[in-house]
Amino acid sequence: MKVDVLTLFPGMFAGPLDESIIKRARDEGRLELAVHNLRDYTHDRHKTVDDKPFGGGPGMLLKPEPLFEAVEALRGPETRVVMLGPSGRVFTQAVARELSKQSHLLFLCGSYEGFDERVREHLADEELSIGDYVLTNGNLAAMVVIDAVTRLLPGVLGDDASSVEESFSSGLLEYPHYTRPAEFRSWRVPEILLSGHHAQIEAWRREQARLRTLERRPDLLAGAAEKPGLPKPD
Ligand code: JCQ
Repeated sequence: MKVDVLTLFPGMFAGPLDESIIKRARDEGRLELAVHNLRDYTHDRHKTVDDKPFGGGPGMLLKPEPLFEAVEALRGPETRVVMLGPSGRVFTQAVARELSKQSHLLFLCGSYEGFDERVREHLADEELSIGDYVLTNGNLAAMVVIDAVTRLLPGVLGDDASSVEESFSSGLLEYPHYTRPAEFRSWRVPEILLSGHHAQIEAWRREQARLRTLERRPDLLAGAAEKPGLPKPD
């Protein structure tokens, strides 16, 4: 998958996407990531990317011209152009799966108060939000989306890690996990996990996942109840 990012702060992308699984995906050519500075698509002496809002009010907006010029230079026949901002469709695992099927993503990272509305209406295919809070700019949000999508690309995860995604798609939270030692500072691992009774362990884990989801995320259980064959809330 090809991923382009348009940003005013290209340096922010250096660390987080140069480590671990994302680094390996890039080294193996499964993710081809390029970060571009929006200022490179200006033409005036001061490389102006923002301006005051018509009608007044606080803050500055990204001007449409550099964004249109950059997207028109970078996009191809299969590009999906995604803006990031708190007014977007909420990004979920289902959206990550959907984006992972695209061949080319182009992310627009807003700063200041946001974009001129014509970018939203006539340039981006959609706006995504990573949650109900306000960030200083769209860069961290873009990195979250890139991370979640990249680990779904073919060959990026080993078999071990892919089960975590399967568990999430069951609509439940993960059951509790333990490793050695069996007793740490007097806290013992649940005896059932040491018993070797695989069927009972599986039943225990399913019940723990259900209880944990009921306790922390009852909204997810409502969704899981729609899916046939999954545990239902009491
Ligand atoms: C992304 N959840 C929050 C901040 C305006 C497009 O306009 C704006 C974009 C931002 C940066 O993104 C977020 C965000 N998902 O704050 C203000």
